[in-house]
Amino acid sequence: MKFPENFLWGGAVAANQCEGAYNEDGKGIDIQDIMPQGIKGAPTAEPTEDNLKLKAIDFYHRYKEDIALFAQMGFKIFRTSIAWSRIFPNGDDEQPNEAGLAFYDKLFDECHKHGIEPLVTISHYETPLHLAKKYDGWTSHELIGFYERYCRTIFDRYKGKVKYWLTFNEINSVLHAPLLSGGILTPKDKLSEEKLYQACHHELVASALATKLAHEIMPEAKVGCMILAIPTYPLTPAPEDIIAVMEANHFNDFFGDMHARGVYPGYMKRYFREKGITLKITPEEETLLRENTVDFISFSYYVSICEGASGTAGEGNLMGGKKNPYLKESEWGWQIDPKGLRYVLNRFYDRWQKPLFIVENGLGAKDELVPGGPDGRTVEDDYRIAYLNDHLVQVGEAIEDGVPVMGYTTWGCIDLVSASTAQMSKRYGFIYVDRSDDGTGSLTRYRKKSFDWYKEVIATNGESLK
Ligand code: BGP
Repeated sequence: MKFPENFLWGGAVAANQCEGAYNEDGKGIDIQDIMPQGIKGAPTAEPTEDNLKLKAIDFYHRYKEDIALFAQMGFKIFRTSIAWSRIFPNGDDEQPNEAGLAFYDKLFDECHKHGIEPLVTISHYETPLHLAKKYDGWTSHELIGFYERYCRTIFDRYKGKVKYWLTFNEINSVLHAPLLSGGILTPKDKLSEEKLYQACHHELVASALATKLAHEIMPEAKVGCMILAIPTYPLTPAPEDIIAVMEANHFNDFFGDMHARGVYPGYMKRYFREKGITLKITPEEETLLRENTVDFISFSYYVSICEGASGTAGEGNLMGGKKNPYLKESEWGWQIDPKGLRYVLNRFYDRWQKPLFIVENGLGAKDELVPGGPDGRTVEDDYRIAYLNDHLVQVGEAIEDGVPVMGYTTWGCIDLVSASTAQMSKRYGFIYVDRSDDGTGSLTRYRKKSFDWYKEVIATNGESLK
């Protein structure tokens, strides 16, 4: 297995799933603080004690210890997000919160101290709650201006410290999880498609604006979009199933097409026409989109799905699809498909001709802490090692196919709170965090068996993969 020399090996988290300290140092409340059950339940009026994200794994106070562990594994890059409401507590404030800015200064400095490059998601499912309540999130055009102010603030502040930026986490997921992804409080079944696509338009314009600003403020910056990648296969070779796949792909490819090509694709125009959807799009916005395409495409990859007339519904990363009879699944019903990663890398590169970055991949599993390891207790997570190994082998295959892959950051490199179910027990990490679904636990960190495995993968630049 040969990976490029400067391949960016690392891990990924998001502020809301690991930081905790939900109301410290002037942080405002964000949508995660009122989603104690992730997307599986209704939001609450106020933050409630059963919400594990309020404290999460206390990364806010323990980041030094955690980054030192990442450094031990040899991370070249660490992906995290900035919690928007630490910088602008309400989202529409005139002035930023200095204490929030100072926290990320310390965090990025700590990364650099260990030779780790930060990769920052500007908005990772963390819309300030006030923006959700007052404006119904991204359905409002005004969010573009607030996001622009937020971007300008963090670009000015962290230029020289952060080179790699992602504008919106899994931007295509807004079609499936409007509150989580777009801060839209109107329940999905009451939200018109026109409003939903208008929200997409606002996010896409904001993303182009962020790309423009980043390039102006930090000429060396590399800006990527971030897409939830979900390879979709036909259940049968029936032409109807092939068309069902093509159409399902359109709704995801739309977001990459906009970021890589900068124009509304014909298939979306047709969809809007046939559905009677009229979007408010100004000529200035069209120019902005066309002139500010991204430097690279990043994506998450966990599962593939099937489409077709028959079949049973499957579980997927925020979007469903049909079950593939040839694949095994995780304890949470997510079907495991390493070859799908090679497929998606080839498909995305064929389509967009931009460097690709896998910024999430991993196995959410129940872990059992047993005696052993360097910390006295450990997890023998051979299942996680197998999952990651098999996916990385397929990344190697795609590189052999000629696909330019910039790097790979495993999701939840340290155990954190799940986005979809808000559980601690759905663990992804190389580092176990002692905290249970009922909120109890010492928060002590324990290195798992996969910790040394990943360290070896990085040290050999992938040659140890099997
Ligand atoms: C993606 C999100 C992450 C993350 C991951 C795993 O959709 O970008 O925030 O959590 O999926 O999902 P989950 O936490 O639901 O297992």
